[in-house]
Order: sequence, then C-alpha cells, then structure tokens
Amino acid sequence: MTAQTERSLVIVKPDGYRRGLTGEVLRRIEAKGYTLAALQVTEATREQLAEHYAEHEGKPFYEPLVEFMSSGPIVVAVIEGNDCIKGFRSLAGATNPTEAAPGSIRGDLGRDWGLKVQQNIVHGSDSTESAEREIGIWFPNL
Ligand code: RTP
Ligand code: MG
Repeated sequence: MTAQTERSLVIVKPDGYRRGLTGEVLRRIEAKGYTLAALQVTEATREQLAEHYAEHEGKPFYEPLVEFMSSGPIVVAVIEGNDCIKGFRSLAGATNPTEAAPGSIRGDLGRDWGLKVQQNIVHGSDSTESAEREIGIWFPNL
C-alpha cells in the first residue's frame, strides 16, 4: 500500500505537560518529519472529554481517566504527514509505559503505571475516522 498523507490528533496529557515533556514530544514528532498543523495549550472541559473518550464510557478506568485528563493543562495538536496515525502510535509506544519499548515516548519517559494507570504522557488517534472525529472536538474550525 502506498503511504498516505493524513492527520492525527495528538494530546500531551496533564502528566506530560506537568513534567515539562511537551517540547520533547513535539521534538520527536518534528524529527520524524511530521508537521504541526495546529497547536494549543488548554484545559479540557468535561464535555470535550466525554466526546473524546466516548468509546471507553462504562469501562472501569473511564472515570479516573476523565478525572486525570481534567487535572491540569494539556497540549492538543494536529500533526500531518505520511501515515502519521500509525507512525505516531509507534512513536508513542504501548499503552502501558512499563510494556512500551525503549525508544518510544512512553518507553523512554513513561513511569510505571502502578495505581495511576492513565498516566502515559500522550494520546494519538487510532484511525482516520477517529482522527477526523477528534480533530472536530478540539479544533472545530479546522
Ligand atoms: P490513547 O488513546 O491515550 O492514545 O492510548 P491508547 O490508544 O494506547 O489506549 P486506549 O485503549 O485508547 O485507552 C485510552 C487511555 O485510557 C487509559 N487506560 N487505562 N486498564 C486501564 O486502566 C487503562 N486502559 C487504558 C490510558 O491513559 C490510555 O491511554
Ligand atoms: Mg486510544
């Protein structure tokens, strides 16, 4: 299959922002060759998070996740590039930082989940449909 220029929604979660890792995450995105189409520091509303995490509603980690995502500023970005959805998820690494491969954002910088299961520094869209849906939530004018 040929590579496709696509967009993905990336979030530096409150743990990443708080720890001063925003620059490091953006550095890795740009070093990979993806471009930043939109970038904003914001605090997520309950409504935005409910929409963003609709697929997880009802799961045991849903409430703690929404709570955590409201715990401080986040950085929301739209990145662009060839196959950047899959590519960014590869940069991010496995969901659980303990299992994420060294070299990935979560593998290099993430901390043992312990009780704080939601804290894995970044979010990246998982499909073109999710990406377009999520971009609409955070950047309605794009
Ligand atoms: P993300 O959506 O943040 O890019 O991460 P992901 O695709 O790797 O993981 P996903 O399954 O979509 O889960 C969304 C976020 O929910 C938290 N989570 N906690 N077992 C748990 O306690 C659990 N599972 C997921 C994580 O913050 C995960 O990134
Ligand atoms: Mg996900």
